[in-house]
Amino acid sequence: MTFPSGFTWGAATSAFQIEGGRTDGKGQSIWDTFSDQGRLRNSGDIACDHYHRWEEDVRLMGELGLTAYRLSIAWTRVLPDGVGEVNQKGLDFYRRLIDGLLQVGVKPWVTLFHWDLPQALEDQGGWPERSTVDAFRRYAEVVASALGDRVKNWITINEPWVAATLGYIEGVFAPGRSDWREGLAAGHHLLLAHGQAVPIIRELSADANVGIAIDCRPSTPATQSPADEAAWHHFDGFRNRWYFDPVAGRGYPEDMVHTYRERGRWDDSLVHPGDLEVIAAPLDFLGVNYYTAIEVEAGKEETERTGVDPGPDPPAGYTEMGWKIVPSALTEFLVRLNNDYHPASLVVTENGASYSESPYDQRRIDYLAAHLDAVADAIERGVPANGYFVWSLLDNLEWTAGFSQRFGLIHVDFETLMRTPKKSFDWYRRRIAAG
Ligand code: IFM
Repeated sequence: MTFPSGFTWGAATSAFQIEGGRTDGKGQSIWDTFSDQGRLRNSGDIACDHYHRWEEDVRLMGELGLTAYRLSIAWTRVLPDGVGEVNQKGLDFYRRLIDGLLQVGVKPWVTLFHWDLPQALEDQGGWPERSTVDAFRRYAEVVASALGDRVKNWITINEPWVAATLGYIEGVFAPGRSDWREGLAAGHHLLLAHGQAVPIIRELSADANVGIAIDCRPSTPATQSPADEAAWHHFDGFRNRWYFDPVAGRGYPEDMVHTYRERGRWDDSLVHPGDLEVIAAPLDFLGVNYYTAIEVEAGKEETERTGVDPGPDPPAGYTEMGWKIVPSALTEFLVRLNNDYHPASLVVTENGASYSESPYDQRRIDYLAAHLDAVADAIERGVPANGYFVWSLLDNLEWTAGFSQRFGLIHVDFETLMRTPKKSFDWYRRRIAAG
């Protein structure tokens, strides 16, 4: 399959997962705090040391022939306490990195928020507080005015479901809080922050291509029993519709608002007049992060632990995250997004597999090839999908799982920090060249 000309061939990373470099005025983020508290399998202090080794990483991206690289900005590098003084050294780092990318012909796609909220803002209530939206607006202004001349592709927020649900409802990700009302407030404010940032970026970055990256979990009922069907419908609302619907201008799904209200989780004063219009800001693309699909059974309408346990020897058909490999679900989900929401364009802003073998990572190649075919199938069915980002450029710090999960096209030895391209790197290079 040949992809349309102009198709974006990318790879993605995020600041906390690769940079390290707690220096040059960088402030503390909630993930630094989680790391300091020993809640990650490995410390995030150094990660891939990209902060000091970015030139080597940029050179490798040039060799790979990427047309785009998706990175995130660490809010605390730019505004150490989230709101106050700008840290010029932090902005300079990103300016150098972006200029380096442009020099090797790789377009930067910049994500403003990939979960590393300034700890100072969390201390004032974090995402459940509406004031965090004001802080994000200022941060978006600072970054877009500093980098908007050279960055033309922007993602406001990465995976709002994860930040709100795992961070504030399930308490397994930073900041580790467990309260449904706080989680739904966090989710609303993340979306509001997204909506408020869109016009700011457009104003400060001429001809910008602006979107959001929403994580999805396609699902089907485990059986056709009414109980499984009902559980599946709830799961789809909880996991997918809750975020895609408002961004696309449909507001929050009524069935879910009703249930959340009944369960005492929903505060009707949360959504102010005009919020839903802001959240529905027209976008140039809808980004979707896809890894796996699940079956939902009665009683498990708000859980996604239906894969196998994570570990180094997954059965065939699963990755080391324990996630089932279902490329066809990506096709179907892209078709669904297109039918339901009619986005101007769709971009797969993350897709990839965790396998530890290196450098001969044939299973990763098989996974990526099957998912690219799935994107091609969607295009054949009329979906305006025009970009794909492999997660991830290099092995990195997989949040609480630390270095135990390796998603990279490039192997990183976390003792020496040496980078070694894997077989998948060569495969992707050839795939990109073939178009
Ligand atoms: O590593 C994460 C990334 O930060 C967000 N999306 C999923 C990836 C794999 O778990």
